[in-house]
Amino acid sequence: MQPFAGEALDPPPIWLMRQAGRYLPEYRETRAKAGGFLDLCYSPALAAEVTLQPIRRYGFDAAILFADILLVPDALGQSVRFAEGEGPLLDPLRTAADLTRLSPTATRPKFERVFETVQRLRQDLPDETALIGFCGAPWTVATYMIEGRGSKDQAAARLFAYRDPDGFQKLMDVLVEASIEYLSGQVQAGADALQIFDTWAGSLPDDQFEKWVIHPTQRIVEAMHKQHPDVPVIGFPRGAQGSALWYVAETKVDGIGCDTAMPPYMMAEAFDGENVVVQGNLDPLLLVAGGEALKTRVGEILELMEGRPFIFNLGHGIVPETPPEHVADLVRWVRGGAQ
Ligand code: 1CP
Repeated sequence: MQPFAGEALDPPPIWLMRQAGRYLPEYRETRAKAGGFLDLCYSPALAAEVTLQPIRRYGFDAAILFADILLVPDALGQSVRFAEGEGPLLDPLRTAADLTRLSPTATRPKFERVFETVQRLRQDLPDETALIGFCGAPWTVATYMIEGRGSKDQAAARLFAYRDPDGFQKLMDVLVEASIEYLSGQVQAGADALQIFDTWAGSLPDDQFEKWVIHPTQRIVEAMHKQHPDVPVIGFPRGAQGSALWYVAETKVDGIGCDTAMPPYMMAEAFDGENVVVQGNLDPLLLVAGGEALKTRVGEILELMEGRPFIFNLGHGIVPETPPEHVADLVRWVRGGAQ
């Protein structure tokens, strides 16, 4: 995949986290047709359609498979519900004994639906548009499995890991294996690159970060590099701050997604010599605000990253309040320079 060949591209490629979603009227229309959010994820025709919508509108350089990080626990048998306006709900895993509720051998039928979406997309996308597959990192997925929902501080998962590290390791092992099967199937179906979302990496102190963020990610990246040496893997350890460099060196990811808190001068310099493509990190709220403030910041990021292998992206996902025309402005400014 071109941005990973080690050279700077001018202009840099651009795609946005959560580029498909509720800010687009055509997404809301398809979502209403699908019924529930999971029905949308498991319908190859509709999931492919919503993946393509932002490509048609904006011509991004990459499409990101429409799915969710919580399809893995769902496929493992911990059924996931999305209640309207509430976010995800799962029956929480309280102790290691609850791990018997998971069926690591039963994932295939649900994963196959996603692989079919990938196959359709590879056929429908223009050749020059890369297709990115993804999964949640084991740590972040575990926080939802243990908490039973999204949470501010991931306390239930952090306490589980402190109180029963062996039991927590067993859960990590199940998630590492399932993620490898899931990502590998996406590549076989046609994904050109992969991203591992570790949204809650920042809630762990360094010893726990090493055990639950670095080690499981390292195992997944190693398996992908062995099975699919030409497919780059991007890591997104959100909130890792100074540990992002350590994460890159240990996990051997090919790309590093930087969150909004990473100063662009660090994005420009910290990873030099690491053989990694930097991706990031515009504040999604600046995309809501739009106008001169957006244009100025885009110019600053482009200037600092000039001459380096770089993918323009947000520091986190697009929010539903984003005016679609601001996204069009962003793409125009990135492609034409922000002058
Ligand atoms: O009502 C709706 O339509 C649901 C909103 C929504 C969407 C559009 C959810 C529920 N998931 C998605 C799609 C999605 N999720 C994608 C593919 C689309 C794209 O990027 O264009 C991806 C890559 C994700 C990944 C994801 N899901 C993450 C990691 C990235 C991140 O944003 O931090 C996480 C943490 C989730 C969990 C999740 N799924 C949905 C919600 C509302 C949440 C967050 C729950 C919480 O607040 O903790």
